[in-house]
Amino acid sequence: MKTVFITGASSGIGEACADVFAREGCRLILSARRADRLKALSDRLTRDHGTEVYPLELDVKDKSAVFAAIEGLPSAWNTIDILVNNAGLSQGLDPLQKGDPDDWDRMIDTNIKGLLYVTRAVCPGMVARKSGQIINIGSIAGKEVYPNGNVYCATKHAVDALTKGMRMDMLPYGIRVTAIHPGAVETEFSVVRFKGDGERAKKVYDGFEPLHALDIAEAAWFTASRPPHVTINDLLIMPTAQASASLFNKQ
Ligand code: NDP
Ligand code: 8X3
Repeated sequence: MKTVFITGASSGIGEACADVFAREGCRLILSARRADRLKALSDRLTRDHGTEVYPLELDVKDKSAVFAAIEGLPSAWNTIDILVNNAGLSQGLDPLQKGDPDDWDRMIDTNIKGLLYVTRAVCPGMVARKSGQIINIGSIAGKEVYPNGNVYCATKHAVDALTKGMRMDMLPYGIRVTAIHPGAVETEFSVVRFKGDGERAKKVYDGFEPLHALDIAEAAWFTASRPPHVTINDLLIMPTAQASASLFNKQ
């Protein structure tokens, strides 16, 4: 039975990954900042699938907390087979000359540095065992840039570059490194980007069918369920009504 560590499991794509990996019989370490959500999700997965869950309240921006939490995992939980680096966010949608540097810090600290801290803490075990998989959730914003996306796009380009670098560094140890890059997925992402403005967030998805979090979770499971000699390096998954980062077929 695989042990899967999912960051950002309290909502959206991370929560959907928890659902799918639980359905497939994995045991889960679920982390995020909102402990109440993790508790509710853990209880539901245990009830519905009999899943063993270790909820872990964690802010991936907090370097010392990340290393302490992962080094402090009980022995029954410290052999991690699959790491899903999903925690991430966007803050604001402004031209660079009007951007808020505190928003930039939050995005860089979460999407790049948080992913690095968690990976650095988890991957030595995979290296020692010569097995494991790291699934990084990138974005279409890591493949293209769009107006006003400046710093968010830069963080996701960094995730793309780090994924390629990890794959090279971990090649001798047989560790599979995968990136999944979604286009627009309707989650809490836009509510967070617009700092609680639900009306503005809803408009992002008006007039077309966006991806559902489950679509990405099913893709993550597909990569994890390939035979050991197969690695899915890179998946770019778009809504049918989205042709590029900024081109939509809205009705
Ligand atoms: P949600 O806002 O629904 O979920 C984001 C998750 O990340 C939450 O569980 C949140 O938990 C967690 N998170 C955010 N900051 C931190 C932090 N500092 N420490 C720990 N956890 C954190 O958005 P999505 O599900 O859409 O986003 C998941 C990933 O998918 C992100 O990396 C995002 O960039 C990426 N993505 C999203 C797309 C979309 O259109 N929705 C498209 C492409 C990529 P909590 O607040 O409880 O800490
Ligand atoms: C989230 C999708 O297009 O808002 O990564 O950047 S987008």
